Amino acid sequence: MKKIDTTLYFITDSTGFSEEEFLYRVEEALKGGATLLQLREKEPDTRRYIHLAEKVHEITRKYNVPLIIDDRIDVAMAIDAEGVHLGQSDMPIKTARKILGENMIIGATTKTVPQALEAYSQGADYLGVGAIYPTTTKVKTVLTSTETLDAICKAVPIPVNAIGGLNKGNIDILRGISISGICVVSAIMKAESPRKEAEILLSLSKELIK
Ligand code: TZP
Ligand code: MG
Repeated sequence: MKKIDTTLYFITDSTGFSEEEFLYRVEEALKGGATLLQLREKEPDTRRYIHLAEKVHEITRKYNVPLIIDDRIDVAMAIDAEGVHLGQSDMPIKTARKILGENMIIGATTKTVPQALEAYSQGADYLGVGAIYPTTTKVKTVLTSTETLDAICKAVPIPVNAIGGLNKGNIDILRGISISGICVVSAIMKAESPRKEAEILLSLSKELIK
């Protein structure tokens, strides 16, 4: 199994930010201690996606944090990202594994125990499970109960992260569930100080998963 620190998994959304402000916020989140970073852009323009991915990769390399690209394994390969994240309607995990080889990190979104078992058996390295709470981030999702999250954690040996509407005021609901970390978008992306918010969330997440 790969060693991936998913304690504070920060997922980006550049909507509403200039490129400069977006990259600044990404770097601030890393300074605050984000342990894993996903570039998640619902950007249909491939050239722009690659441009942004290259810029973000320059930053993540400085902090020694793996960069995961959402959906687009072509973009991940093009910029030598450390991994990809795939949802239930993206490329199947086993197909992605065949293309990407053993070393690349592959994450999967799963919302049920059967989906989790399937992703694990096909070679996923970690799972994102949610949405735990309703979210304001643009995504097609349904709510996942903490009972299902708990069952998924017990069903697979790989890291499982909770996602969806999580912030410093509500993550205590995850206490007692053997997640490996939390995924957040807006809590950090839209924070007044992404760095401070990441610091707080990292320390809360560490406390939660210890
Ligand atoms: N998958 C399930 S919820 C979600 C994704 C990508 C978005 C989470 O965003 P936020 O802002 O942390 O609620
Ligand atoms: Mg996807």
